[in-house]
Amino acid sequence: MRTEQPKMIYLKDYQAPDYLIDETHLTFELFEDHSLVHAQLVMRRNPERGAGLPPLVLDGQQLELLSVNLADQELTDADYQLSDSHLTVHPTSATFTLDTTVKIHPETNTALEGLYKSSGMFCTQCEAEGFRKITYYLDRPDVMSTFTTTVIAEQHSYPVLLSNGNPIASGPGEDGRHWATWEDPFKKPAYLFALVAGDLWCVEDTFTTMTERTVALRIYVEPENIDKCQHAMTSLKKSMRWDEETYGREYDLDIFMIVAVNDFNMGAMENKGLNIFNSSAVLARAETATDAAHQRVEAIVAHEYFHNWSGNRVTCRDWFQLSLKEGFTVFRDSGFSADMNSATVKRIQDVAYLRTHQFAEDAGPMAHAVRPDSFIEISNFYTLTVYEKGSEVVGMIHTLLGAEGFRKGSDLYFERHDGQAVTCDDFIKAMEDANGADLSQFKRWYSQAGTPRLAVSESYDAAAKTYSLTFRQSCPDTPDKVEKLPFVIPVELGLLDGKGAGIALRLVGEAAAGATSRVISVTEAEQTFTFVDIAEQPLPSLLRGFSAPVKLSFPYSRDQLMFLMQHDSDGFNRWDAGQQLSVQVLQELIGQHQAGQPLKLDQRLIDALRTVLSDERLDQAMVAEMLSLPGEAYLTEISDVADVDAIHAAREFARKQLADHLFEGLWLRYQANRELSKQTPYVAAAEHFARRALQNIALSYLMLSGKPEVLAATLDQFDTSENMTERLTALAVLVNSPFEAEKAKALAVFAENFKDNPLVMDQWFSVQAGSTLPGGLARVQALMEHPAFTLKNPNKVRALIGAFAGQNLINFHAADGSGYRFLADLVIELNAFNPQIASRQLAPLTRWRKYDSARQALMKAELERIRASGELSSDVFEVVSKSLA
Ligand code: B3K
Ligand code: ZN
Repeated sequence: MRTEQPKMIYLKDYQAPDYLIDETHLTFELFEDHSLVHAQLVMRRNPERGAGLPPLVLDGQQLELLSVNLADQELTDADYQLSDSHLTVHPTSATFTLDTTVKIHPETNTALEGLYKSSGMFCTQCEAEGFRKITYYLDRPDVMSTFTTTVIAEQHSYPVLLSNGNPIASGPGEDGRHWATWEDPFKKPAYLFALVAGDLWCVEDTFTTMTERTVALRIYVEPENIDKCQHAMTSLKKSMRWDEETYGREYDLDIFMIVAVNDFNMGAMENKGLNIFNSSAVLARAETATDAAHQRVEAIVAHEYFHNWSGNRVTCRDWFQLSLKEGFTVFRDSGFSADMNSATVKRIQDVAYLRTHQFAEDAGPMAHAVRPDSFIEISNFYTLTVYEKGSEVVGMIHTLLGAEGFRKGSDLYFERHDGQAVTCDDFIKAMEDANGADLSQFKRWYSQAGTPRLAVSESYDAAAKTYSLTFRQSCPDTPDKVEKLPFVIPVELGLLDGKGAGIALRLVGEAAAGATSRVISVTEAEQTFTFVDIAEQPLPSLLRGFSAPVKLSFPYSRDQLMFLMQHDSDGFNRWDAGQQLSVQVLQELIGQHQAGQPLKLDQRLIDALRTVLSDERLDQAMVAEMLSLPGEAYLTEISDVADVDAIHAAREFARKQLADHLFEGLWLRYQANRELSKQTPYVAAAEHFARRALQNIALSYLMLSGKPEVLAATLDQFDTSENMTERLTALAVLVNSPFEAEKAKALAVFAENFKDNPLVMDQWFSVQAGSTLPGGLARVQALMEHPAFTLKNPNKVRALIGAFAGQNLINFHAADGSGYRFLADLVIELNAFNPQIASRQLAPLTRWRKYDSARQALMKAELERIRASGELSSDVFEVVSKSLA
């Protein structure tokens, strides 16, 4: 908890460090009621900062200083200054060693930052600024050092002692204790430090690198989870191979370890050679984890592994550059997932997520550029903008330079900056230098927040056979008040003729026609592109593959969207045409609801989805995606003032109508796929995911019919399926149904079966928290009393509170404000012991400007109540004060 008013930190104030740390030697003595940390730092004056020896100011928080030696001299109180965030000493020569000993309390650390205990084991989380809670240090990413770490602990309870790098020695100690020493030869910033001590088992494998080196791979888990590691291990080996083949990146140490812990503030952490993971991002097997969970494990294992180059070997100079490693690494893991599964489906899922959540963030009070100019608490900037939009920005560079040019750029970046802490500018420079390209205007994507709008209009000249597209770009104001200049917007497009075939494209002035799909760059506020030799009025297919993170509008009629849904050669745009059609139809229903008229669903949506449903050639995962209507959160995001009740009523009405009209087609596909599921052992692979995805979305529609044969099928799927994907879908479908007795029984059976598996219980909480039937808040409050629930475990908070406030919009936004009050109470409670989780859970309240004036007032009142509730962490303080500004 802070003691001073939190301060804003600015990128423009960046200065290189006064001192550097060449070597860091740490010894940890772990005990049950405290731990001791001895640090020996081999330091020198930073030559870049000139002569003279300024005071050395080390970061440190919540540390009890026991001793400090400078250049082998023990210092007395008079020789140093101590505050609750810094230790200042006064070097007398340009090179020296500093030795400190501090006492810390991992056993009472509930913030899960620094060194803490989770389910009896010691573990660490240092990014971004957690290392300062372990020892006095220059806790900033541009100070890179080699590390040796000795861990000493009681042998029986902590047989496994791990840290970064390679193990170099170990042995028994006194009083039943033992020790191990690890050496990490690669210079790294302190945020990549890790330590683990616990009673863990491991699954082992090896990987042979491209230069034939053998790397030992180990995944450490609590003994009862040893049977749930194989999927993560397979994913790791695939990632290592893919990074060699796609980016030429080879792993560097002799060993790579993953440790699963139950209490973790986010998904996972890329500590050098010793990744620490939320157990939800490691453990997966058919019986206990859904297809979505399997895909998440594969993606997160890959993401953390890829950081070994994009983040660790080449790291960030300062935290404003966070997207340098995160945006790039998300781009890399998306490419990996696309290659391992269906690329189009991966793109659809990523874009749906970006449009729903990142666009909302970019339009709210916490909007910030991919490279922010300022922050109060860096933990608040691990955002969708830094990660997801950051990845889109890297993706646009890939589109502009082409795959080969991009690879040349990334090779140069890694080669030029290996072992350095650099900036987003250095990344762009490498891309430019490797390709002779000029990305100076493109760089505005890093400094201008907000989602650009791109309005497109057309004109066809039949006599001249020319077709022109005019693009007008604009970008809304954001809280940073940065002036918005035109972006470089790569638009991949094609033109369809009356039969749906692509037309070979030739722009005015070009010698010959080329391919039927191409990328044009919109660089001005308004710009027209004219195509020649166009024999008939074409239909444009714009922003194929979502080639830029913008809101594109073109005045398509519903018939034109149906045509694109059937004929576009770009799979992403076929899906997107369906989404645009659904949005038009749903907005019409919302209007009818608001006007008090009877709702009437446009027959064209029914017909379009019937065609999709009966298309046997279409990838089943695509069919499933196309059958999914835009979510309530997305409909909220695209509304000026979101009418919660009308959105919910319209969408539910459309779902019910579709279920009734398409019943037969859905039932056929459901039954065919369910039969296959019964006959096929579970496989975590794309075609199997696809089959189950269609089966399960079909079931969720079918249940809306209330027909007894569907209930029977659901109960059968729940009772007899051995995989969690089918079981959980059946449970969710029951939970959202009116069949009270069956619902109660299924919930009880499920809880009894899985009471010893916390990750499965998280699913059980989530499914209930997401139920949009009336009485949602009371159900959530009752579940908080369940013995398996605790606010101390972030996964539980996300599963119950996060799912309720983030996904159950009709209940969370209850007109009496009860949902808001509930969330504010929890944020106040969480703020006292886990600020990062408190601040994350707060997000739904920050969106108050989206709602009607009555709800706005209620939401603001809760934000104000949080602000006045006492001493706020810097995390919660920043979000609340920016939301109210
Ligand atoms: N780099 C970490 C995130 C750390 C978050 C700190 N609050 C995980 C990742 O993005 O890979
Ligand atoms: Zn990352």
